[in-house]
Amino acid sequence: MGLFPGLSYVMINQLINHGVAEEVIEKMKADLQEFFKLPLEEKNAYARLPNGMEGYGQPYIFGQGRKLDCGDMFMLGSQPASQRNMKFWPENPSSFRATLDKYSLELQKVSTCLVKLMAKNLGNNPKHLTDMFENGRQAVRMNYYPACVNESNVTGITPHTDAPGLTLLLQVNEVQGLQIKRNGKWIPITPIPGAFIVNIGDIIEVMSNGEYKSIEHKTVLNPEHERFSIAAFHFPNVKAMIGPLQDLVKENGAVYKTLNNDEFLGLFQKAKLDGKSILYHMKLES
Ligand SMILES: O=C(O)CCC(=O)C(=O)O
Repeated sequence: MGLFPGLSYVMINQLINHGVAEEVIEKMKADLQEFFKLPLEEKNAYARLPNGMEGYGQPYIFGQGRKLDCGDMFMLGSQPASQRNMKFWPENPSSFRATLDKYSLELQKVSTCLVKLMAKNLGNNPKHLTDMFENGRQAVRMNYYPACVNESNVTGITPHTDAPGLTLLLQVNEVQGLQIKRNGKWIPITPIPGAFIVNIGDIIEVMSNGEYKSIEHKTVLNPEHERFSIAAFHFPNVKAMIGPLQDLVKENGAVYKTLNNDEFLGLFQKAKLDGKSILYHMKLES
């Protein structure tokens, strides 16, 4: 089991015994909630730029008959540390930068361990997959959702899959809101204190040639309580080709195209947060 001998899953895709110290998680939860509670002018000092991904802002608006996503989000490139854009990293609360630094590093280790286990499970030489996630990129999105009694026109986050390899999601204040789609039905995920929800992303579905499926999920607003979450997205390094692993296409051929990092990024930016839209564009005709 590598780094984390006790690594284990409980219920639906919730990871416990992951090796991340409780105080690291608790400090991250506290600093994040303190940040979201700052006055708007202060948060806006870190506002997302038009067409930018990083910074503080509101969800992308969809409209056209769809419910509007409602809440605040704060996205930061967190690993590798050398590529951080510190102008988006808040200085209030004063411990925020050090807290996220520690948290992001710990989660990177968990993700690396999971990728290795998944590679073994695919019957693949683990190195083929883990090399691509070596010095991989990590971005963290912190989400705030208000309480809302009437969801007829608004929702939390619209149904989508995550683009990256793996997402490690922390339900910060243990308020229910996340739902995953399984066998065509939406299933609410009850938060387990200290557990990470592991969401397989589109890139792992592509690299595994469809053996692992990315998971469609959404959030709904809780009628009584505000809710916070932190999603840590783990991408391969910039040199990795995003395509099915060679060992996995020998028998039945490739299900997905192979793109380089820039091509994938272009597709990611173009694809709306909409169901499995990235995979739809990457699928090869059969
Ligand atoms: O808030 C959640 O539980 C899910 C967040 C999410 O899906 C995202 O940030 O992409």
